[in-house]
Amino acid sequence: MSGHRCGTIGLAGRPNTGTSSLLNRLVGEQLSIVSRKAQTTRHLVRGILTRDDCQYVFVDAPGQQASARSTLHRALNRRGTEAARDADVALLVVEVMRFGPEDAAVLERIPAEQQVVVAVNKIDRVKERARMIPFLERLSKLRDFRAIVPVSAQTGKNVEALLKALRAALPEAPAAYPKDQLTDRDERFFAAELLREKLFEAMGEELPYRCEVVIESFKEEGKLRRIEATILVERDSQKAIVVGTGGERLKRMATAARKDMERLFGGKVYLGTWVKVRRAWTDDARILRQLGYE
Ligand SMILES: Nc1nc2c(ncn2[C@@H]2O[C@H](COP(=O)(O)OP(=O)(O)OP(=O)(O)O)[C@@H](O)[C@H]2O)c(=O)[nH]1
Ligand SMILES: [Mg+2]
Repeated sequence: MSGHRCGTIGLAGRPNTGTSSLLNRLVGEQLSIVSRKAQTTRHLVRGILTRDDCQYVFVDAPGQQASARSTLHRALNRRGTEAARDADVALLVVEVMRFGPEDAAVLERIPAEQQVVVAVNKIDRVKERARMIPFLERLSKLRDFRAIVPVSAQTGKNVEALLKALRAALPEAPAAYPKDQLTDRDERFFAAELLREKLFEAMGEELPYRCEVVIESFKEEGKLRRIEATILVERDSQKAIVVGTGGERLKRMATAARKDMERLFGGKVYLGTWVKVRRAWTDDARILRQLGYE
């Protein structure tokens, strides 16, 4: 088709700006897990949106954290701007009225020659639109951005305008993926992520960063998906918290994760969960490599 565009859009931002929420809103599906805690995202997830005149390939990435506490966090930071560097266009996500040193550090890691579109997210929080103007002006002086678009991932406001600005920055090319393909990740990946999302929601401030989910087996038996998952923690005390009194907390998280999997996969799921202690896995290069972080 003449004038058809297609390309990759690498998302970047400091933790919690809403990059994953925005990816989900842009593709219309809950592909990337979301939580109130920083660095929820650990893996590069592609979300594909196919329109008649354009195929958008979004790549979500972990938020860039200034204080990298463990080998895991440093690996996540490295991965954080990878997507934005390698893509046809970088989509920098910032929070409206909040642009600090952590945001500036993310922008600095995006090469000067890369095209950058800025999404100013969470505008639903600002009642008076006029208050945003000085903030947007200040942003526009930082670099020669392709566009600065105020949006709300939560309400969907202005997301069409953002898509238009992104399309203008993409190269003319035919679609790279079949039009019904939504992501490059398989069900096994989403099974692990959905359970990890529940851990992030249910746990206190520190513990989610000590947890990882490993899918031990994933079998399709007719219409049933039989999934066995292990939750790795670093200490016995953490295991006790994840399991909860009488196994109550683990059961609740597993049920919530199973329901999300059933919705995403469109079929029944059996989910078995175990909790295992792997001392200091967040600093263990061998385990991190096995989990795909190095
Ligand atoms: N009010 C409001 N909240 C939002 C919006 N977008 C995201 N949030 C909230 O911001 C928090 C962080 O969202 P995420 O999408 O996980 O942010 P992220 O940038 O992917 O964060 P990490 O993966 O942890 O780096 C969540 O509590 C979201 O519900 C928005 O447009 N408006
Ligand atoms: Mg995220």
